[in-house]
Order: sequence, then C-alpha cells, then structure tokens
Amino acid sequence: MAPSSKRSSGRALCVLSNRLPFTVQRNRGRLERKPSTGGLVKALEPALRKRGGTWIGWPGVELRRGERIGSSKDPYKVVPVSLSETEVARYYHGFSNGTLWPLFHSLPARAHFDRRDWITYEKVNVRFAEAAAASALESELVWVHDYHLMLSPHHLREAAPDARLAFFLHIPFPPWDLFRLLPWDRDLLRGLLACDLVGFHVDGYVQNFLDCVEKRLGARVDRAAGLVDYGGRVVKAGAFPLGIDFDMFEESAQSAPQPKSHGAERVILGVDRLDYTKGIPQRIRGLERLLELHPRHRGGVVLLQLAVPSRSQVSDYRDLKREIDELVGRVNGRFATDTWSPIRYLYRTVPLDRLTAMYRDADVALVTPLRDGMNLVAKEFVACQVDDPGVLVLSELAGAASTMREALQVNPYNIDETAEAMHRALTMDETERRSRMGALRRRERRDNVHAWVSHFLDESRADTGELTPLTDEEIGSWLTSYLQSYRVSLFLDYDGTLTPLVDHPSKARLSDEIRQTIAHLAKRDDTEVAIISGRALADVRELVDLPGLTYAGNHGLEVEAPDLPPFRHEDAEHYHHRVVELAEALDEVCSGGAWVEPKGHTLTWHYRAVRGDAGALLEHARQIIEGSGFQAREAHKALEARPPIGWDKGRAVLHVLRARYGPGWPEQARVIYVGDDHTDEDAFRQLAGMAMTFRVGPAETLTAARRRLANVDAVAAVLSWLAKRPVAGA
Ligand code: GDG
Repeated sequence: MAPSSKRSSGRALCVLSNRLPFTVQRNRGRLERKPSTGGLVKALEPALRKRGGTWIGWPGVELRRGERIGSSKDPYKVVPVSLSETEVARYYHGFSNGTLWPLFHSLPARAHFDRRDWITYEKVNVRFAEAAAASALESELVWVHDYHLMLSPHHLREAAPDARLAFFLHIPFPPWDLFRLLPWDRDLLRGLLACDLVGFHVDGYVQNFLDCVEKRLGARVDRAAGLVDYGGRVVKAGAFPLGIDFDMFEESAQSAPQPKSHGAERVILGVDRLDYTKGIPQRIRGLERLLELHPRHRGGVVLLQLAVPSRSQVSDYRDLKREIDELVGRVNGRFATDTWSPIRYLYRTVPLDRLTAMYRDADVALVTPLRDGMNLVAKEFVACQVDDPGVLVLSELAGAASTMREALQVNPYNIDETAEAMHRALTMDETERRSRMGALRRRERRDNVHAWVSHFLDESRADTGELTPLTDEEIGSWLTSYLQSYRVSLFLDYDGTLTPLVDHPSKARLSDEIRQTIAHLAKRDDTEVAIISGRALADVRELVDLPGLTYAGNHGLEVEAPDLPPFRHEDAEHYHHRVVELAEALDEVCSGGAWVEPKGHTLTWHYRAVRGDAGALLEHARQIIEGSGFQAREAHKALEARPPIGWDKGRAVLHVLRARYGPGWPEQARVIYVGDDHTDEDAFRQLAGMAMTFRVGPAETLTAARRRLANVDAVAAVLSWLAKRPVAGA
C-alpha cells in the first residue's frame, strides 16, 4: 500500500469516466455544454461538487487546437480527453459498446471481437491515464469509472506508483465461463488489479471477479474478506450498491405539476434507454399476455413506455428500435378500441419534472431488464411514490433485485410470470402496497447516493488488510489432484525464488529453513530436485551446496546431475571468448553503479544500483549486446546477454526430463517449476499443460505460469508441503 504521507490529506477527488458530466456540442462554431443524463453522472456530480478536484473525460466532440471547455465557474477542474472520429468508432462504439457491453451483460452472441478495436481501446485508456497522472498525487483518490476504462489503472499505476487508485464498475461483472471468451481477459484483470479498491454493485459480481482473477491469473484470493494477493500487492474487491439522490427525486415528485385530470386508466410505466439489455420487447409481450390472460384489464390499463434514444449509430440498436416499433404497432392494432390503446410509446427524453411526475402517477413500474448492473429507474420510482403507493415489478436479473426484496420479482424471459406479476400489482390491496413500498422507500432513503459515495471513500481510505498466510489446505487444493501418487520433478530458480532479491548477487543466501527443506526433499525416493539459474553452474552449486541435486547454470546451457552425464550445450562453447570481448565493450555503460557479471557462456549487465532513470543507459547496453551478436533479454534490473542458439531454461528442463525418464516422461513424473524472472517465462511456456508452474514476486508482467506466489515465504510454504506429503506408492 502507498505510504499515506505521500498522498494529499485533502479531500480532493480525481474522477475518470468516459464522459464528462456534460456533453459539448458545436453550435454555429461555438461550443455549448449540455448536462449529461444517465446514472453515472447523477451519482458523481454532487460528490465532486462538494469535495472539489478534477473530472477527466471525453467531451463528446473533437476539440480544435486551443479550444477550452472548462469555465472559471466550475466547482472543480474539468480536463477533456479529446478523441478522433476513428477512436470514437473503435474504442467507444467498437470495444466498449460492441464487445464489453454485451459480453458483460451475458449476451455473448452479440459481442464482436476485433483486435483493432482492442488496440484503440488500450491507446485511449493510456491517454486517460496520462491525463490523470498530474492530478493523481495531489488527490486523495483517483476514482476510475466503468467498463470503458478498465486498463487505465494499470497505466496510471506505472506513472504514479504511490497514488491511491480505485475503480467502480457500473455494469455486471460476468461469470468466468463468459469472461474467458474475451481474448484480452488477462489484460483487463491486470488493469483492475492495479487499484487498491475495486467496487461492484452487488456481491455476485464481486464473486465473479474473484473467480476470474483466481482462475485466469492464478492469484491468491480470500473470498470472505474480498482480498486478492496479486504478486504481493493486496487489492480489495467489494460490493457497493449504488443509490440515488432520494430527497431530490422525492421533492421533485412533490412539486411536479399534477395531472389535469385523473383518468380512469391505470398506468404501468417503463423508463429505459433504448437498449437490448433492458428487455423492452419482452415487456411488451408481457403486456400482451396480461390482456390475453386477464381480459378485465382491457380498456383499463395502459403501458406508458418511455424509451430514450441511445447508441443509434450501432446497427443492433437500430434493429431493436424497428422491432419495438413493430411490436407496439401489432399489440396496439390487436387490442385498441376507438377510445383506448394499450401502449403509449414515447421515443425521446423528457425533462426531470415530467419524469418524476410520471413516476409519481404510475400505478406500477415495470423494470424488467434482461441484465442490469443496478438499475436506477427502480429506485427513482420508489423515491417518487409520494402519494397513493404503487407497486414495483422488478427483474431478478437487475443488480437492484439483491436489495429491493419487497418488489415483485420476475424472470424477464418468462412472459407468463411477468404478466401475472403485472396482474398481481394491479390488484394488490392498499395495505400490502403500503408495507412493500414503505420498506423500499426507507431503504433507498437511507442508502442514497451520498451514503454510497461516503461508504466508497471510507473504504478506499481504510487499510486494505492482509490475506491469511498460505495454508497447507490451500497448497493441497492446487497440487494434490495433479500430483496423485506420481514422482515429482521439481525445478527451482534461485535468485528471487529461493532467496529474496538483494543489491548484489553475492549476498543472495539461502535461509536455513529452505536449505533444510530442499535437503529433505532431495532425500526422498519419489522426488528429484533441480536448481535452474542464470548464474554460472559452479556459482549456483556452491551457493546451494547440497548433494543429490541437479544443477543447471547459465539458463540451462550447462547441467550436472547425480544420475546423468554432464551436459554442455556444444554451440555455446564458441561464445566463451566472445563473452570476454563483450564484457570489455560494455565498459562504457558501467558508470553510475552499473556493472558486468561474466558467466562463461553468458553475461549479465546489472543496473539495479543506478540512480534515477536508467532508460537511456539500458537502451545503449542493449545495442552493444545485440551488436556483438548476442541476444539481449530483460531480467530483474539487468540485461542478460545470451548466445543466439535457441536454448533457454524451458529447453533445458525438457532435456533433463527426457534424459532422466525417457520420451514418455509425462507418464513417469509430475513436474513443478517455480521461478520469478522473465527467463523463467520460457520454461512456463514450454511446460504449458505439462507442469504446475508458479511465478513468484511482483506482478509487473502477465505470466504464462498457472499460479502466482507472493514471495520467497510462499515458496517456502509450497516446498514444505511437498516435503511433508505422503510418500508416493506408500
Ligand atoms: C448504467 C448501468 C446502473 C432515463 N430517461 C430519462 C432520464 N433517464 C435517466 C433515469 C436514470 C438513468 O437515466 C438510467 O439509469 P439506469 O441505472 O436505469 O441505466 P443505465 O443508463 O444503463 O446505467 C445501470 C447505472 O449505470 C448506474 O451505475 O444502474 O445498471 O447499466 O437515472 O432517470 N432522465 C431524464 N429524462 C429522461 O427521459 N431526465
């Protein structure tokens, strides 16, 4: 966690969201601001206005050079992120609304996966992070919102490592089986895990997220506490059900103009953006079914459906509009009389006081999305029930259903059930209506948007906490069914895996505990232990100094084992003298604390002691290494120069396994590989599907390993579990 002294103790917030709290339009060459509608803005505006800070977002129009949209009257700073037309097409309509929106709403068949959209999404997310970097350290918290910006926290963390970062997702987080369809699933998870706090509307989404993190990234998860250990950094995930500005809606409903006459018709109200997740066609079919099943409502009930135009550039949305137009026409045509039509359909936005009057005067609100993160319409309806209380019919697939228990809940795909719920709502006696609505109103008044913001900010300030130490049960759950009663072939990297990283390799010593555990493992008849290191073989053998082990040095170019003939990669021999020449050539990048470690066939240039930005030096060293005919590979604060002979730790492991057990080795032994470095990734990839692989240490990069271990202590726990396990075949 970042030290609190580095953060401002003020209450300023930095908010990142796709949209600014207003849309900018160009009218006869002049920029005009129009307040945005929609749940997100309604929730955040009051919070930022009160606390001050910065709001970073897309203004909705391409700004010309020098054009400003902020005003000195703004109660907080407004920073626009300008997007080109192509970027809007790919990042916004493409990846955000064409890929993530349908997939996260459990409608995968509507999602399209286009790499070019993804690339633009990443580019735009980087731009948002850059725009926020300056405000990040001055703010108590950088609060990133919604599915458009899931990668920004990762880039922001790189730019401002000490900033306090939080994310809130306004839509559902899908179950693992759907999330995994996304070709870039790991990148999105890594993006969110750069935060200190990740919030969702309801616990079901939190659990889905934790599932995905565990299964896809191999990170440790504490479900009860909602904690993730991602490479030693602890991230909290929690449920924060969004509320509304209850008092504002209530007051507006009280003061909104009363209808001229109270007609005899009972009103069933639907209010939605015109979106395929909102279940509008199903709702119209529900009304049709109501009129079939209960003819007494013919002539007496009307469905007032307000559909706000949305995303009309996207063909799915245009198709939906056509489908609704046709359905409304068909149902009206079927049941209408010369004095009554069952559906009144408004395709437009209406002003707030008109909306709150509609809520107030409705007998029933029909809120039946096929999936919805939360759904604020349900809550707004409740807040506006200031007169004779109406009844809320609510989809059980909306996040709101998890708290609004007193609503009549329905499966929106079940047309008959929806029709019966409408009937029940229309015929419910006043006592029941009062008690249901009373309970709903009390809860929404209490859990309003101000309480939500305070709760989220309090949680973002609190210590994240620690995961419980790794237990034997947990390690057993990873390994028991994989190992069964096979022999175990264990490959362990040395630096950073068995010993913590230190400022000079000569100081990296094994703890007594780990040395004893390895000695114990090596004595077991059913276990072979190999130490595989980038160090020279003689060096690593001397450091570990235990008999009965296999030692592989120089990333596997040289191998010694008690039961195998010694191995030296023959092509590597030619590089011996060239390593000496390269070491001399690297002299010119050995200033300011950088130094060279020649290792026979390979060489390491270390720069961990260089102060400040080592970027230019690193680039220069890379050029020298590659110019001398070696491969340059990144390691921890170091560059490895290796002969370009297509040999790495992965190939060395396969060499040992084949030499020891024959070509059918997968049937002879179960392989476990533990490493912390870029060079171990070669082994993780090579062994994919054929080993249990662990990546140790900070989660700087995405890994090909199956699981992550936080640090050397976690490695020690795994080794100790292996040493204690029952003997194979006993
Ligand atoms: C996303 C998630 C989550 C609608 N028509 C008019 C109008 N509205 C306002 C409503 C309400 C808002 O739009 C819609 O909010 P929802 O929550 O129902 O849905 P999304 O826009 O999909 O929002 C959702 C939300 O984010 C917040 O996290 O609840 O699940 O999908 O506030 O009042 N407002 C006015 N005139 C209209 O014609 N004035």
